[in-house]
Amino acid sequence: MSFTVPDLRYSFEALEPHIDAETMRIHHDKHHGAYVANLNKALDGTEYASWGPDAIVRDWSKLPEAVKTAARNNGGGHYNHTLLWESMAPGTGGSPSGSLASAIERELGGFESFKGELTKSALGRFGSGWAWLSLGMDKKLVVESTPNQDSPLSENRIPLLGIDVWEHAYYLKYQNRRADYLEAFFKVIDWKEIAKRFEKAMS
Ligand code: MN3
Repeated sequence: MSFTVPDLRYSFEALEPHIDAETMRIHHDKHHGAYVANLNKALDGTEYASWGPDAIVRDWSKLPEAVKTAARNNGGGHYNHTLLWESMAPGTGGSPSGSLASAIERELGGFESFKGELTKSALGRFGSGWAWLSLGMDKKLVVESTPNQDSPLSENRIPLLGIDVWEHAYYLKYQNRRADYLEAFFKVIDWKEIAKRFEKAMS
């Protein structure tokens, strides 16, 4: 098997009460697990099995017709969720500091304005998808949303933070209240990790 689901660096319970343990368990083991299983099924035995998840997400459109859709959806699912688990941690939340905070201030009108824009983008995504803070090729921050498991990476933007707005990410605890889930998600964002990603992407 070429692709595997990475272990969490915290327990399933660690993000309570904001993100409940049962959601984390099903989301990580079953949903992410299924993306990885389906990605392996599609790509095992092909030359693409040795590509990294980021290469698959960046270049899925260049793959053969027979595996293209599987690579897009399951490669995206694998890449996006790996990034998601690393974006959260217990005892975090708040807002970023350092150069990321300055960039948000300069380009997005400050943290509260950015938070509002990202929330609006997440609420506005009809059906399943993601809301993102990403970095464009011009090194400017972008707030955007993608459907399904599509990633800004396929459009040559580097995803810094992604919020999963598929119902499986929140339905057990928040049911139809996506706005409440988003408010809770902001309490578990590991801004140190996002800032690290930003600094790497800028260098
Ligand atoms: Mn998900």
